[in-house]
Formats: sequence, structure tokens, C-alpha cells
Amino acid sequence: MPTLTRQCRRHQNPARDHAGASLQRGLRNAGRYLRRCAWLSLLSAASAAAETPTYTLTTLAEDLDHPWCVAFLPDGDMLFTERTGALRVLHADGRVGEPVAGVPPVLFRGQGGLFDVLPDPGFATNQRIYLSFAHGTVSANATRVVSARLDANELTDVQVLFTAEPLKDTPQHYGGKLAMLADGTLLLTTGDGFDYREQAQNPEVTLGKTVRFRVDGSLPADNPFADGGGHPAVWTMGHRNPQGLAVDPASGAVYLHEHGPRGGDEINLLAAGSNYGWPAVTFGIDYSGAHVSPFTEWPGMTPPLHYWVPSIAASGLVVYRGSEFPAWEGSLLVGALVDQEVRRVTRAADGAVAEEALFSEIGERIRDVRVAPDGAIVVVTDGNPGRILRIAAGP
Ligand SMILES: [Ca+2]
Repeated sequence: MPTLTRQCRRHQNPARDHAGASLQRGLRNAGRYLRRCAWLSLLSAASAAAETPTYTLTTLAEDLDHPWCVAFLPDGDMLFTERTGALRVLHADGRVGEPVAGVPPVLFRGQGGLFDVLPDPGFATNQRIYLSFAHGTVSANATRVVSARLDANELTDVQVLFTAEPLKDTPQHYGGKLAMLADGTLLLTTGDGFDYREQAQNPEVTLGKTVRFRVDGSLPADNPFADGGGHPAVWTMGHRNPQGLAVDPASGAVYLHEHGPRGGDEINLLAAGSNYGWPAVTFGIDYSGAHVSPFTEWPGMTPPLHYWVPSIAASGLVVYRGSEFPAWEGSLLVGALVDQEVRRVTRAADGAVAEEALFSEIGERIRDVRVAPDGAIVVVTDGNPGRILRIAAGP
């Protein structure tokens, strides 16, 4: 697997994927320059990297407080979350709504807060949405998903669908990404809780997993451990902190990316019942410099499609399908917090992976990347202030 190994190494710490935890800017800029040079040499050799189409960046909303994700409603409005706990409507005319009432309390601490919002495919008639967030207290918290009805800027009929277990006393590694499969079941990523990484290999608990449940919170009978041997919600295991989850609308393939420790961010192609290895196998090392594991592969553990050493701090993932950028059809678009750009990742029939860095002129940590119904790309930048940008084809 052709993976770029860069010369420049950066200090990283467990808080690096939230705002304020970065290095001296000069060091980072020097590192980015070196990596850009490395990219250029990679891109010149990568057949998949065609000439970048022309595009226009437009800021849709700014001065946002830790925006985390964006979603699209049938009438042209968007919903977005702020990790501090607000769900807001970004109206098609550009107005940003007041916080939606009735959102459950969230634990805004460390990496915790309000995470994903996903409208139901039947939103036009049922107004239902799904929300993921950090629930609980500093000493006892978990990733939780609720369903609710959104009407007149208020949530009603809030129903708890899933809460990861056991509760933990760390405000880190929540996962929190939601996606819906073609059969109408929901997938959620959960993190390993940082201090509980061994639990990612324990099938009986829902830390360090993807879990699958129905929109009423019931568990499908065809989940891998529905008949025993593990928690009946578990769908895949061995994950660290996945903040990217995307279903390819064309093929139904499910992709996940997850933060590695110091190095070892991964893209994985998910299959029910598979074990992705964390922390038994990893391409990263611990923040202290200690080895997490001497192994990068092991029988029965599914290797990543792609990995990054050092980490790019991947956040937000979508499979590009749309008419706006035909050259990018089928590409994975990966947001990068530390590297402050979007990576376009393609995979050839023989499995060879190529990457292209996009939108680095934004110059901000990328928290989320999505594809609008019209094919434009929508990017969310991290921190306070953060913004939402639209990227459409043409000058
Ligand atoms: Ca792995």
C-alpha cells in the first residue's frame, strides 16, 4: 500500500483534535511546506490525480461556536450542530436561526459535546432527526443517540435510541458519527474512551465499536452478536476514535476513518462482524513515544484501506457522488484538522491509493465535509469562530 511517510514529525497530544491544541504556528507552517513538497512528488506519480477543477468558495455562515457537522433538509435549508450544544437551522436565504429548543443537555468538556445530526429520509413528512452527543457528567458519560421531531425550531418527542456502555470518566474519544444504511438501520461510531482502549477488543461492551440499531432503538436480529458472543448492538469492533463514517450512495459500501494515536489514522472499509484491530494492531505509537503494539497486522484483524503516519487528524468523511465535480465522482473526501485541508482519496481496482490535497487556502482546521443535494461540497471549519463554506464548480 503506497503510504506517504513524511520527514517532518510534529508534537501531538490526546487533545489535538479539539481547538486550541496545536503547535507553534511557525513549526507547523514549515511542516506543511515540507509535506506539500512531498505531496507534489506523490501527485506527479499518481494517475488518479487529474487536474483540479476550478471552483469557487463561498462562506455560508461564520462566527459559529465549534460547529461540528452539517446536514441537508428537503426544502433547501441546512441543519448544523455546534459542539457547545446548539442545533441551528441555516436557512436557504443565508439566515442562521436561533438555537433549536429542546435539545438534550450535552457534556461540553474535552472532546465532548453535541456531535452529528442526521435527518430521516422521510423528514419532509415526519420531521424526524437523529442526534448524537456526549451525555452525562465528567465522572460518568457516554456517547448517546436520540430521535426527535423538529417542528417550528423546537424538538419534541425526544426518544433515547442508544447509549454506549459502560459509562466512562474521560471526556475524550466519543466517535459520534451517524449514518443510515440502505435498509433504514442506523450506524453510530463510538470511541474507545481514551483510557479504555482495551475495551475496543471486548465484544461485550460498546466502546471502540460501530453499533447498529433501528430508528426506534430496537436491535436488528442480524447484528453479528445478536445470538450471543458479544453485545447485540455491536456491528464492527477494534476502533479507536472514528470521526468519519460514510455510506457510498452508489454502491452501499460503508467507509469509516478513525484517529490513530501518534500516527496511524486509518480509512477502513466496514463489514459486519469484522475486527479492525485497535489497539492490538496499529501503525501509530503512543503520545509518550511508547509502542501501543509491536504489530501492524494480525490474522483475523482487517487491515485499513489506507493510513497516515504522521496523523492528519481526520474528521468528516463523504463519498463524492454528484454532478458538480464529475472528475471527483466516487472519491472519498476526508477533512483534516491538523493539516487544515480536505484530502481527496481514490482507490484503484488493484487497491492502490492516491491522494490529493484540496481547499488548503481555507487555512482552518476542517471538522466536517459533506456533499449537498446539488453536488456542491460543504465544509465545516473547527473551533470558535468556525464557519460553513460551500464549494461549487466554476470561477
Ligand atoms: Ca485498525
